[in-house]
Amino acid sequence: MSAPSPDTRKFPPTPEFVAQANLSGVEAYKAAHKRSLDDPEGFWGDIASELTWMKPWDKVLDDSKAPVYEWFVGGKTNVTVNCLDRHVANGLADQPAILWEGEPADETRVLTYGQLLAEVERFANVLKALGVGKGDGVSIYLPMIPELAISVLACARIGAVHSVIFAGFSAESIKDRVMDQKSKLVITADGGWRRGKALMLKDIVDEGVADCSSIEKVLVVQRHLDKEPFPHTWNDRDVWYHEIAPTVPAECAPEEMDAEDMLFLLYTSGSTGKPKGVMHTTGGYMVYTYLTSKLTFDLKPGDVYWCTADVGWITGHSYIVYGILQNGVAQVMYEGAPNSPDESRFWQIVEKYKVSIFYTAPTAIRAFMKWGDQHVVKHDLSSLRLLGTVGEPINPEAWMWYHRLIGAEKCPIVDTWWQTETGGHMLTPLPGVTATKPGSATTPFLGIDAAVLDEDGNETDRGILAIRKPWPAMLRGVWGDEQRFKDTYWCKWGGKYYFPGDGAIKDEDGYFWITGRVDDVVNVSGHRIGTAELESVFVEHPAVAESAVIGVPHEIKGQGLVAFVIIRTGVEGEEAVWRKELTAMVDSKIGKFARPEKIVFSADLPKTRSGKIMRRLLRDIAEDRPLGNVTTLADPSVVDNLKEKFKA
Ligand code: 6R9
Repeated sequence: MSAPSPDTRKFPPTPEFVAQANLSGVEAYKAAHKRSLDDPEGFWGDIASELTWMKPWDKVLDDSKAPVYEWFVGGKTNVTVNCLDRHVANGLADQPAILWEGEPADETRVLTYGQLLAEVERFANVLKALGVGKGDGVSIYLPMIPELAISVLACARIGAVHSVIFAGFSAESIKDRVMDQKSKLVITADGGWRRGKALMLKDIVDEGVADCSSIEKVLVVQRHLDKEPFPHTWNDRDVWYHEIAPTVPAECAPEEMDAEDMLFLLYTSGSTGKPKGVMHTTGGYMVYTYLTSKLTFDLKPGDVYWCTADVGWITGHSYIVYGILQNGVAQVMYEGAPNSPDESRFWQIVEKYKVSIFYTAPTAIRAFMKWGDQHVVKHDLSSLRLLGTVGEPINPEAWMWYHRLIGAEKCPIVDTWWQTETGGHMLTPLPGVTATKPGSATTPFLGIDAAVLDEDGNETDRGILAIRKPWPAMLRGVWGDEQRFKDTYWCKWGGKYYFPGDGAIKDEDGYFWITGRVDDVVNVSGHRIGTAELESVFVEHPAVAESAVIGVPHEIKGQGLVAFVIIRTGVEGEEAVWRKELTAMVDSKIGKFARPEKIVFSADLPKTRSGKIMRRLLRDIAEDRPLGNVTTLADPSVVDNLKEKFKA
């Protein structure tokens, strides 16, 4: 028996949508899904054949080194050829690839596929001139300007391994990532804009790489923040992009990459320790992001696609850069915030560029709901034909608002569940197939065999999400830590399933409903933050003895962070001062986006007799719920004190 749906409303695609979709009808999906599981090598081989390879693969899937699965073994390609050269050769050279909208509304740029290829080739030659070659690590710390996509593709062009660091991360986070990867080069800009404020990116990079001996050069793109004396320092290793670019050749042949050569690292938070470098390789990631983009977003010539994520996250890697460009459509890239200069900015952009496919996060939708419908209804959104969400579970109210107000009750909504580690969509409606239910990521993508299991690996209707079979874009490892890769993702059910760390319900129709993380990872506005990461920041403060961080429901962000902090005995001070200092430490060690909503100081934490912090009780306190079983507590009075402290 399976669980009843949390929300029973169903929204089938309109007949008009079905009639034109890249994949139409439940029967077609069922047949394709069955084939993809019964004969993965045949299925994925066919899809890969739609793309350009320098040498075909010898074998589609090699599972002999599981859990490191290899795809398209022996195949040679370069993903940029499929993103760019292929389209230029097919007559799309003058079609727009990137419609860039700066945060200052008068600043825009259009790059056609031909121009984008030329920019990528030149950028690639600059990297070569600076001594970067195949296999070298390059860290990228840029705002959402075209050069972010260009530099990512330039790395891929020459086979350098990019690691994009979201430009909201702190200097210390840059340092951790650069040191872990031993990057040779950092690419940054003189600055960026966020809600009218200049972000001093180059200064942050200078601080971050000050002690990184692997860094040979810092390549700086000029974003013209030159109204004040800027950048503040200029070092011997710094190179202006606009000065070196004219000195290098225009053409750069694509490096021949093995299907299993590394394409990129992307760092993400886990439940323990420092962020881990998730490894993605070339061939499988290329094929999977190509197909998921094509089917989930129903991409066609003439579409104008817009994903509001930052390229600094996996969503931007797969569904701004690689997957979307492989499909040859035009896309909007926007530098700024949704509420700058005002709360209608997104809808003004949709109207201006006649966006047809719009992909955003539930946290943004909830913010728009709160800001009010007046910002939406004054714009013509009739160009939209498909909507998507990603990053966290979407609550049915937000789904319905999106459906009614943005989608005019006609656009299918694809609620895509996936992860940095999965590389691409895993559970998602297909817009010409799936009758959607508000809040459900619905059914597995082609090639994906998903299940809900209990702790022992038995199928159940409410438990933990598991993925049974390998898929092409799956991570190949955790950089420099094979054991962590195995422990984190493959140990839970004895190596038989991939463990993503999410809870799920499977309903009577076989639809999946993600219930949130089952580990100590909190999802704040779609950003993954490990509670252990924050705790280790707090204990670096000289006054702090111990801390416990939990996630609590948050109206806009989905989840917010609450920190419980114990001050060392005998240390005197003021809570207000500590609070300020701890917040500043979070800013400088992780980034402002990881700031807790609340820091509660207390004399003790609820612990079991064996000394384990009972986080479940902390969550009950923070959410003002009746407390569960407290008999295992070493000192039950701790809880009453905490309750008072929390309310204060
Ligand atoms: C793509 C991305 C992954 C975690 C994932 C899950 C949550 C993402 C979701 C969703 C419910 C969705 N998540 N999409 N939860 N419904 N449609 O967000 O990657 O940053 O690695 O986060 O986000 O908890 O495990 P990443």
